[in-house]
Amino acid sequence: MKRRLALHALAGSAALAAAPLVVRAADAKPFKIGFILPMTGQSASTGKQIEAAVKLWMAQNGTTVAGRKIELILKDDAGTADTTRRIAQEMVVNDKVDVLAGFGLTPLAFATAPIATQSKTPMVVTAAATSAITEQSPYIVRTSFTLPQVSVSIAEWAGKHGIKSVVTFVADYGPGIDAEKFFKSQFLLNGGKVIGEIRSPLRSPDFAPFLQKVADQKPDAVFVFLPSGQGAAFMKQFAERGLDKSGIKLIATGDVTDDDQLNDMGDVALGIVNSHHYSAAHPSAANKKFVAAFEAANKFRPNFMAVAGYDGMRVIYAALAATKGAGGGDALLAAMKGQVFESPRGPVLIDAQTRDIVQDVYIRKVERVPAMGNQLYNVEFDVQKQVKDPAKTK
Ligand code: VNL
Repeated sequence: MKRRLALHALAGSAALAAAPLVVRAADAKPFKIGFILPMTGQSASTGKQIEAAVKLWMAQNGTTVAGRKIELILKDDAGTADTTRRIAQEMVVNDKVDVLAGFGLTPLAFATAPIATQSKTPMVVTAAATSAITEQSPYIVRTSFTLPQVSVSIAEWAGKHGIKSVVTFVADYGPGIDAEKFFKSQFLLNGGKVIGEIRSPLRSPDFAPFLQKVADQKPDAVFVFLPSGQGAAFMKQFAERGLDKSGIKLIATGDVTDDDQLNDMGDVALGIVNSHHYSAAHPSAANKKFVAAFEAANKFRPNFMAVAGYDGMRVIYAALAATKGAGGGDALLAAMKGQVFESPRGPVLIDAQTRDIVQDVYIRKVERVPAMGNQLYNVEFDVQKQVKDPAKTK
């Protein structure tokens, strides 16, 4: 008891941050990680993927870090910003979580940022991917990606591979607008022309009227960004409209050829060239191990959301270990900045200045892979190394 009081007395002092004590498990409070995810609604697959990855991380790495018992609190916001904000508030005030994490869509991350700032709680974004998210609070760290990061690579590829005219087709909100803008500027640099820019509403995935516009404009290619979970519906309507036989090439970010849905899309997806930071077919030993363990535990394939959730847990565990179990918002944040590790996606860095992730971006093509059960995969064939978010380096 005496020892516990002493620890509490020290916890607020600067001395502890400088030379943290090792906390004994029997004495320590649990370390609470509050995940807020869309487990229901339009983006439920994102919640399902991240939850599965978080649980895999804990099964593989244990539930005690530097003497602190890890307590996972996971709540469903159904993809609605008001709900995310309310849950975040409750987690901070009532549960007294040490870290907030998750955030399946950009508006949900924006809604929570002020709470992270006010309460000095590190907020690990494991999904949402609009560039500006990390600028909404100095307590935000991101393990997913940004749309500018992945859109530039496919624009460059298109410009160098005979595609002269493009219509862009994006979901009408933050990440879509990022994708549209950064695709366009890079494609222009590579000598191409954007002859149409289409934005389709996030909440009503009826793509037919927009696909008709693409057909009418007859570009060499259509560049598509839609959030994870909408790719299969898009591909179905793409084929129903006969666009797969129109001679208009489909290029995309890997959100569209998402591993969660790709195999169910069927042959219409074959040959789509796209860019992204993760493929379940990434041929590293670390990824093969990750995919095998994930599939054994879940009976479905991990996608890029799962990997960002898994890496988010790694970043949190490593930060807690670096504070020797002491935790504390500012100390955890400091320990998250600058982390370097090998993710299942490849080597990554949490940039200490921007708190955003620096990672390799791959150009991939959808293929049927005989060596992997004859299923559809994004097969990587080119890579751009250590890509920073281009929206932040200019
Ligand atoms: C976002 C970006 C969401 C990319 C996504 O899937 C995605 C976002 C739900 O920032 O809202 O694939």
